[in-house]
Amino acid sequence: MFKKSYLKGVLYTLNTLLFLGLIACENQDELERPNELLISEGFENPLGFYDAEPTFSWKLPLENNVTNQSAYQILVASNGSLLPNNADLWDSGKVESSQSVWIKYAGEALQSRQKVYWQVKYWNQDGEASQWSAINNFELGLLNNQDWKAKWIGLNTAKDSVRGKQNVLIHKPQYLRKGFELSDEIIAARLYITSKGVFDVSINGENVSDDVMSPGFTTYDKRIETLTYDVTDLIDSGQNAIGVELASGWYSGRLLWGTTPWDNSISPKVLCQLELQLKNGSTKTIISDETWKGITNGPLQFAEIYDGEIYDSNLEMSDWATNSFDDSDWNNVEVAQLDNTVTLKPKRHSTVKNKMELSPKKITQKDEAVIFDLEQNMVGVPRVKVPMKKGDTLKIRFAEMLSPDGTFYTDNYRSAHSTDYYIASKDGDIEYTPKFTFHGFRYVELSGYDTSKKPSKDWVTGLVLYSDFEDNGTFTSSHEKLNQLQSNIVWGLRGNFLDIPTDCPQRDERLGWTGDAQVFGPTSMFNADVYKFWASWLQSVREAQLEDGAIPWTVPDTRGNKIGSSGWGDVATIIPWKIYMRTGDVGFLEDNYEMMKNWVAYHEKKSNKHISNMMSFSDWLQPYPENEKNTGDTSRNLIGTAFFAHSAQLTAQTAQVLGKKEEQEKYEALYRTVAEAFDKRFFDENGKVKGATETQTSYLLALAFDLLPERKRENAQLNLLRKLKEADYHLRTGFLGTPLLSKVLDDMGEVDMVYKLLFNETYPSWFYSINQGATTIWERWNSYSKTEGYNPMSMNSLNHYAYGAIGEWMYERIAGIAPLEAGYKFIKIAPQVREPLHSASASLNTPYGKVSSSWEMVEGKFELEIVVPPNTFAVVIMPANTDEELLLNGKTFSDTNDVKLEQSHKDAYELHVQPGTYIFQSIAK
Ligand code: RAM
Repeated sequence: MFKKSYLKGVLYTLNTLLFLGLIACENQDELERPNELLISEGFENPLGFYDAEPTFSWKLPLENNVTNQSAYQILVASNGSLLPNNADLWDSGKVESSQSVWIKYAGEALQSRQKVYWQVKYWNQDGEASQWSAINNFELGLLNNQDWKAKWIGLNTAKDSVRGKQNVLIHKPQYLRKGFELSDEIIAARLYITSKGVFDVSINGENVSDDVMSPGFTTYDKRIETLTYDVTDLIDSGQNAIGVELASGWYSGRLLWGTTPWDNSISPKVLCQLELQLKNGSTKTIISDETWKGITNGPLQFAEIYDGEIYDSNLEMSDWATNSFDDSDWNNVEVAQLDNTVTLKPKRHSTVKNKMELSPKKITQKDEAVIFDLEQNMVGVPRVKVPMKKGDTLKIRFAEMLSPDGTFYTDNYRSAHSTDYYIASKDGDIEYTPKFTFHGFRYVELSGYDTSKKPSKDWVTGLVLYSDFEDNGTFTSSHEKLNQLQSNIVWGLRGNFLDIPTDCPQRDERLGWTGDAQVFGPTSMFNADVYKFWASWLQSVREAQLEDGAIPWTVPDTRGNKIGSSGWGDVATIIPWKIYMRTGDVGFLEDNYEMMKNWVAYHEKKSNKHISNMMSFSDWLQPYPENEKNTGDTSRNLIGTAFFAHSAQLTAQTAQVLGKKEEQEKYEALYRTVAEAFDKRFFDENGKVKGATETQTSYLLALAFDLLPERKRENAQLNLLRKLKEADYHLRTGFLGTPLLSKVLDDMGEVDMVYKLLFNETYPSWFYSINQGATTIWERWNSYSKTEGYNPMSMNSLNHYAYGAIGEWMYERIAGIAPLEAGYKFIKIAPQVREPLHSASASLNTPYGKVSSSWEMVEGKFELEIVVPPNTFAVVIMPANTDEELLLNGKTFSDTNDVKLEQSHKDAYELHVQPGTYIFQSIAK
């Protein structure tokens, strides 16, 4: 009896304690916890992470009592159960700071394979603490070459290969396999893998991942990226097998020029290491080595990025990647040791995946062929499900557009064959998706199918392939063509962000052209979550930089001619700076600062008395060139000198952020000296171009990069306006001038003129291509016209993002969201409201959370709805007749804690706004 009541008492006390404990965990006084915990350039709980010194970022909740952060604390532990009380790797302690992004890890050194757990809390503006965040984690990949016990393996496909187009060796795709036996069940398994070439791996017949074209395209002579997969669920106790399909990809495939710094004639190879932890406490590692077997007479007989695939289903070997398969007649592989001059590093951005599927909207039959129209120019592969007859070959052709007579326009693929073939081994429906190639297309043509069957739309699906990032911003307006332009910009991005930023995705090029990247970077940062994409590619740019500072034309370098081009190589200074402005990540500038300085040194080397002599693609594809050249009419020396000054200035700004005072002064002085030389050499006393052809772009460069003395500036602006007038208010700019137009005119107060150019319908203009049916941005202002047909040049990509750089101005000025300080900690919301627009809105995920601006003008009444994310601050310029009333959330405005009227300008209110959601209304002037 006594015992029972005693027990009851204990239970009662336990219950009470538990109850009190629960209360303690959900303390009502604690603020809502931080969310969206990310590490480094935006990774969420990554596996096989690349960096043992990550940074931490989080977002504050959008709550009434949370406007700003006054302090934070980060905890890092080797096990989740140690948090929050026993963080054994790092406890930042309470740090008084409003910084909630890019905070550097400063704890115990981390090792390859280590799994790390972390959480964070913040204190708000009133010093109130939040709850601890959820626990996030990351697991490091193999960080050093020494971590690899595996060897490079593969068949010698160079031996019996033929030479194809451009005399390039055509390597047959390989199938490689290894069976192994385990004495016990496993508790964890990691597969570390990469290739020289591109691979697809399966274990026991199951696909390890849905990644495509891995490991991607890096400077293979310096760095090859590796992938890490958790394959615990794929491995059984007892018999297992691993199978790898391997093709040339970018490493040993055909690339324009075919002269890479790495030896691209070598046969593709794979490197893989499967690390297993068994239940009995032991570990086991299966590595690629001489015990593997391989063949080249599997179904995939041919696979090239430019040229397509040949798949012969007669050669299918069911179960080849399972253990029941007999590989006794397969060949032994060749083995090569690791080369320690090439570092193996975990992939530092997202792999390529099938991100979307498009269904054909129309089909047309033409003789023995059927054409599927996806009504959207896209990049990827088709999935075909087609009835066939045994022995027949299905031919799959692609085109971005049709000729007026309905035939395929493929001249612009140039030497890229871009065709897939499937050979049927039996009658009936086949299903096939190409694996080691990709195409740029809107139309798919099938021939060779069973013609007794009626073609149907579901025979083809377009799989849209790009690096696995998400949308990051939106833009929409009351104008259909402007919305189409936005859509074309976004599709240009999707199509050309397939592991590296490319010029185009369809012809025999698809390379990391630096100039194109330089102009499109900022726009891409608005539309997509591509910080890691750029950080990764910039590492390749650093690696590709030559000893004298030259940046190759394309990165990875596929030409090896060791010279840089002005406006292209300046990607080395412009992209670090512009991306820093959008992220606020100082570490990114630190990483790239040496490269910036080296590039400026190259400018110095290529100039005489500060006037540039550098080679340049110049104002590439300027319309109506007088000299009939692709490089346009603007002087190469003028362009080079302008970029020299600009790069020096950006380097000075970077030095300033990094606290390098002396270097800041040095580069500022250099910028001023070059600007002076520029002015003297190219401009007369009246701010007019002298000694060189007078072009819109020469004025744009001088004004955008601030290269003229004060007294000449206004005249130069007038001269630019005159040049525009001479061109009947149309642009005459190519790749370098176009991205500067909007900003320069805007800074001059000529927003009306920007609207004029942007809404122009006639050639050359953005809407011109839309009027001709464009669903992506084109390489040329007149790649195609309804009256004149295709541009006769075969260099005529219909998916080339460069002119999409106008997006930056659309988001920052039409919708009006711009960073006032790097990383959007201070935001400017200042929409430029003009006819023919009646409304526009944009939203953007900044490092602090979502900012949005949405305006509407109805009969002189202007309404602006905004969201300002927590831990930021916004200056809002509200267009208005300031003699009239201003409303906030429907009520007459007067200063609140959150919104203060800073000034009334003649036609706008300037408001200072704390985080939150607001609706302002005014009467327009
Ligand atoms: C073309 C590319 C690219 C451009 C260079 C100069 O071949 O497509 O867009 O930057 O030339």
